[in-house]
Amino acid sequence: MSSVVFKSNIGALCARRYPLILSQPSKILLSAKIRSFSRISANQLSNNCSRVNVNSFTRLHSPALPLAQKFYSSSSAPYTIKNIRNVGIIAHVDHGKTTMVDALLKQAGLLSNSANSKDTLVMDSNELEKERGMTILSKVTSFMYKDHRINIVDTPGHADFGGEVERILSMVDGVVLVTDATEGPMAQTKFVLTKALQYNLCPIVVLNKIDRETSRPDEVDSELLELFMALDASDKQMDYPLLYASAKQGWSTDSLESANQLIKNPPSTPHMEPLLNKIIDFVPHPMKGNPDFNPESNQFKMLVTQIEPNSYLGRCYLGRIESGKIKVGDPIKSLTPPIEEAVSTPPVSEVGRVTKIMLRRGLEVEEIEQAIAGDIVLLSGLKTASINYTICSNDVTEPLPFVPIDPPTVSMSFGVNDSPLAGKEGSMLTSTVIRDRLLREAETNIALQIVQSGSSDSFEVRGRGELQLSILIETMRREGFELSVSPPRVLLRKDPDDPHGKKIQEPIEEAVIDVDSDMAGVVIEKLTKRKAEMKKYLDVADKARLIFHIPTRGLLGYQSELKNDTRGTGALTHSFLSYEEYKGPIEKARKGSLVATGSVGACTTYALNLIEPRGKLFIKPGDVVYPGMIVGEYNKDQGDLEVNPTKAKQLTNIRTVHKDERAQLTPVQQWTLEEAISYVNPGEKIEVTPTKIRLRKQELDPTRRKQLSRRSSSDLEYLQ
Ligand SMILES: Nc1nc2c(ncn2[C@@H]2O[C@H](COP(=O)(O)OP(=O)(O)OP(=O)(O)O)[C@@H](O)[C@H]2O)c(=O)[nH]1
Ligand SMILES: [Mg+2]
Repeated sequence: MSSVVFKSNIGALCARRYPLILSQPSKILLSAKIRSFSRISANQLSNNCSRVNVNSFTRLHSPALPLAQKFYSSSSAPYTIKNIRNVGIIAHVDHGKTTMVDALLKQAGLLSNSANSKDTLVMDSNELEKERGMTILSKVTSFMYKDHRINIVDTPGHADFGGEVERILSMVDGVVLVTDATEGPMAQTKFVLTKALQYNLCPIVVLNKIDRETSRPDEVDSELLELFMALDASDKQMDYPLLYASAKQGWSTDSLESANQLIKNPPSTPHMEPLLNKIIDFVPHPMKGNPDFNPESNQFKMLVTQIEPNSYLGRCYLGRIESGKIKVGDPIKSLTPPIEEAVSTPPVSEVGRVTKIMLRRGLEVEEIEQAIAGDIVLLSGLKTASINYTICSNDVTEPLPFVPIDPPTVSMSFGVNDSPLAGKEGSMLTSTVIRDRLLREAETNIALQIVQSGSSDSFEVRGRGELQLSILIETMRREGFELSVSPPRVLLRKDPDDPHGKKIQEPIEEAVIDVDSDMAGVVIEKLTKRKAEMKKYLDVADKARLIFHIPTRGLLGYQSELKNDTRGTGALTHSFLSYEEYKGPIEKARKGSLVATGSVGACTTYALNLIEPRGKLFIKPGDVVYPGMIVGEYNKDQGDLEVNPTKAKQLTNIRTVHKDERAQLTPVQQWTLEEAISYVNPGEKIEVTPTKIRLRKQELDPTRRKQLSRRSSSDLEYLQ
């Protein structure tokens, strides 16, 4: 009889009160709150938990769940490669991937199904993800269903985090392509599907949000079929299973007829079995998905896909085991990724021993003693390995190959805050701490590249888009950093097929804009000026859907313009398509700036009243400003206007202060980081501190600024 280590000090009571899931041989990780252990026999557990062969358990989140509902796990099943399914959930932004994972975890009994449960979007676990209701990082979890371990990867849908989707595709043997049954396939649906097809994965398609009144499943089904054809899917890939779901209501089904029934009478308990059964039947197990896979090999190999820092264990490495098996205590080493020129012996970066092997199960981390090829696990024991490194047994000499992801398209420079107000709000100020932080980020975020720029005080950060970079800036300011960041610039490249190296190429994106039909004209006009080519005009769910191919340069700063032009109703999504020939300069439509002169100090109501007729103010009375800071937008197109917002009224013997105090100024809007990034022009910067976002001229001194403005800046400076 095996015994169980509880993480609770109430031992057997736990077994009765808490629903338990028993699974592979494992121990539970200590949770922070629970300090003492007690041992009870497996028998005691078995008495409470039918259908369960007790080796270990994971505590569930809701003690109120009925036990019977949970036991999809039956650890009598041998732990073999054939019982593993590795599946990625991919889709366009907001089509319901994370909600789908919630529904699957509820079905597996790892999340509460009660209506007032706060367990929603549980995979969006970091602070910014929770705030924005958006997935930023791919995350893996697992659950047991019908004797199978299903490792599921939730991915982000926003184009800027496309690298996150690419990096997990090598880990899975199948994908669930979720598509909103109203919106249909969108720009990022195309991107993720293209990548999945390139990896020879056969998707299961789920039309989600079928419960919405506006859903149009038949049309979306045909649109998807067209998309598969346009992307040259193989016959096998075209023959995809189609399911209908309401992830929010927790059900899925494989017929439209029964979907219509379920819409009328949503089930009160999770009903995700149709999708789970399809995953088990349709997604190949790791060996079938890859004929070269050798689970019997004695050589353990795992490609590091993600790094999770852990304050007790150091770095934990997430990846799929490509061959062999591993147990705690085994000697391991890491090999650096293969490089193009063949080298006789790949450099061994580190040797060590496995200290822990872990699995994510629902929201818990579970320790296991050993793992086999095909499984996705977390390992600790090495300190310096990084993403794309191979962790392997000592006799392995060849690192595993990895598929390079698309290169970054946008760059921003991150520098030390050198404004007169520097150091007043943040604690992380120097170029050394900024550099270390950026290098740390690039190690775990493979879609980012850090390049030392000309000045020792700034670094060029290259990524997939404005949002990706703004998330990094936001994270850093919350950690106490002060930064000055330049406007985003698009990275151009030399045409690799041009033998003379003269032709310049730039990234082109597919932009999809949904607007009310009466506003389509203004959108088309603005985007045409930004060198966009309109490809399609469709009527979709009472709106016009405009599809453009546009240089990434043309999209910079467009989000805020679209918001103004459509009074906030227009929605833009975009996704990288390809590199094409440089389309020539694009004029920025924005007006000039109102730039502060005078001295550092608080601005006065009197001065702002004088300035307001000249443009739109970004500051209010009492805000501290400095010379060179941008305090508003000039209402003329001809360059900038210098103004003195700290000017005080000359007091005379006649008291006029009352009139000054009564002066009415238009309330100003606070900048969000994304708005500021979208707004700034070349020659300007954003000063970011933990509490403030200020816009400023790059050169604060007015004379030097004038000299610099005569030198025109060109996109071609950003040629790679
Ligand atoms: N009506 C309805 N709403 C849904 C359904 N599934 C998801 N939603 C809602 O759609 C929104 C987006 O859901 P998410 O699960 O965050 O979408 P996502 O694809 O993970 O989004 P990203 O990770 O940001 O790409 C949320 O408000 C969900 O409540 C559904 O089946 N029906
Ligand atoms: Mg999500």
